[in-house]
Amino acid sequence: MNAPGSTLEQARALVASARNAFAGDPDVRRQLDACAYRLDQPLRVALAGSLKAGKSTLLNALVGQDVAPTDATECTRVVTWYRNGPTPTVTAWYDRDRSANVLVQRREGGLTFDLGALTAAQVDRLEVEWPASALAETTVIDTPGTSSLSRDVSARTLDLLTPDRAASGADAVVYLLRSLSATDVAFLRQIGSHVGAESGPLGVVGVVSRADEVGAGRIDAMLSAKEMASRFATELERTGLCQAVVPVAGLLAFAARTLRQSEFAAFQALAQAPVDDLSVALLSADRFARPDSPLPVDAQTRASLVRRFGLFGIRLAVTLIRLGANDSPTLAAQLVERSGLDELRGVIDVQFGQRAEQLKAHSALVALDRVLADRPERAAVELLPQVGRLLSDVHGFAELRLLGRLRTTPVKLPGEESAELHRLIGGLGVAPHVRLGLPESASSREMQSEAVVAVRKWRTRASHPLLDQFTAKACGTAARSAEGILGLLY
Ligand SMILES: Nc1nc2c(ncn2[C@@H]2O[C@H](COP(=O)(O)OP(=O)(O)O)[C@@H](O)[C@H]2O)c(=O)[nH]1
Ligand SMILES: [Mg+2]
Repeated sequence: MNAPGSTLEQARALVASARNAFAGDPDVRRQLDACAYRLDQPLRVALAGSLKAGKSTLLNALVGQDVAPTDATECTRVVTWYRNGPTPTVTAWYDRDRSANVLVQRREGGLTFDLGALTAAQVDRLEVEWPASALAETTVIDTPGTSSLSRDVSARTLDLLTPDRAASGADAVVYLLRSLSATDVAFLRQIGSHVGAESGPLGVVGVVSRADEVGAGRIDAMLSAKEMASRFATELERTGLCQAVVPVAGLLAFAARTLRQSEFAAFQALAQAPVDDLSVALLSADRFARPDSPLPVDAQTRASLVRRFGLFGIRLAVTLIRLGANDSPTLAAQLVERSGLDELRGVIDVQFGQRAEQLKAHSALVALDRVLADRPERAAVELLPQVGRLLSDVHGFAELRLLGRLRTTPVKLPGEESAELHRLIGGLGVAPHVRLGLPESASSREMQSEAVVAVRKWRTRASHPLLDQFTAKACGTAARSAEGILGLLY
């Protein structure tokens, strides 16, 4: 197995050879420069899904700051890149290589980008630089979304994710859905076939978004959302389009991460109000914000609470305070946890973060493959098979493909063995002790002997004559993963 990092090095070397060979051809050279540049940049994760699915709100929650305009203003119709940078700056790119500074306007309830004289249709993309640690390792791309009603907006999203004859602009995708529609499945299929090229989706995670609205804002909304997510997951597993599906209430997650002391005080006051007054007020957002309400919090604060937290968030916050959350950091942490954001971050880390180098190398190799594919030059004819070989030889790619396929095609092994296989190929994380199911404190000796056992076990399984082909191949992949651990440990 390739040592970590070496896949990236090999991809770099192939791109460098191609750049040398095509030094005299500016058009090809430009495409190859883009491949090389990409290998040195942070992982690119795109947020996709239908209009108003809650993408920009989720982005703000993930970053923990108000960086993305929400709701359908003009600027939300443009694909926007969020990168880490020293000072907040927003640039609009138009007419291919022209750029203009964009003004950031802050209002109560969020921010907007003022495109000035430019219209959304003219702008190719917006680039936002923002000092935010969450953006240091990952560049997040907010898309205007896919919509069966607006072909123009869908086209911009699809151009980024599934361009003709080029590699996808993103290495991995978080796809937000509120309900599982035929349109979503069609888009997911289209995205999946591109992100992982012909080999299927390497990095697509599904989010059941605005999860607090699922149960009409009731306190068990997240439970209903979890049930819905697992139903979606089963459906999407059947089609193999997502690696995991997580319910998230993005609005609540963002409000909780930016919880103010004054809001905590308001929740505390509400927790002490008569239960009946509160339940009547919480019947609707309008009722809750009414000026003549008997609740012990002024109307303006109530209106702001309902806008930021939603009815579900208010109900949950009051309940958590009654259950003992007695300062604002504690309440914030509990709300974030219940919003599903922590789980999503965990999934993103396992599925994308820990494999960032491989996902990037994979995107660059697929891009290189597409650049070279139709070229008659000798250099292209010589390099192309090497690209293909690397794509098929890198064991990490095989693991990612298998992780994807395992969701559609169960291996014919007893339950605990298929769980072990899933873990061994990195389904729960790529650290050796995680793969081996050992505690973090395990010594290298322990891990070594466990890995030796695993190599033997999975090699034996792989060669069992009665296994179907898929299961046998999966066992072989698991054996190679265990060999890889030994490679790391010796
Ligand atoms: N209740 C609730 N509303 C949300 C949530 N996420 C987003 N929204 C609202 O849905 C609308 C669209 O959200 P936005 O993030 O702009 O969606 P986008 O078009 O996918 O980027 C806004 O009014 C948000 O306040 C959520 O988790 N819960
Ligand atoms: Mg948006």
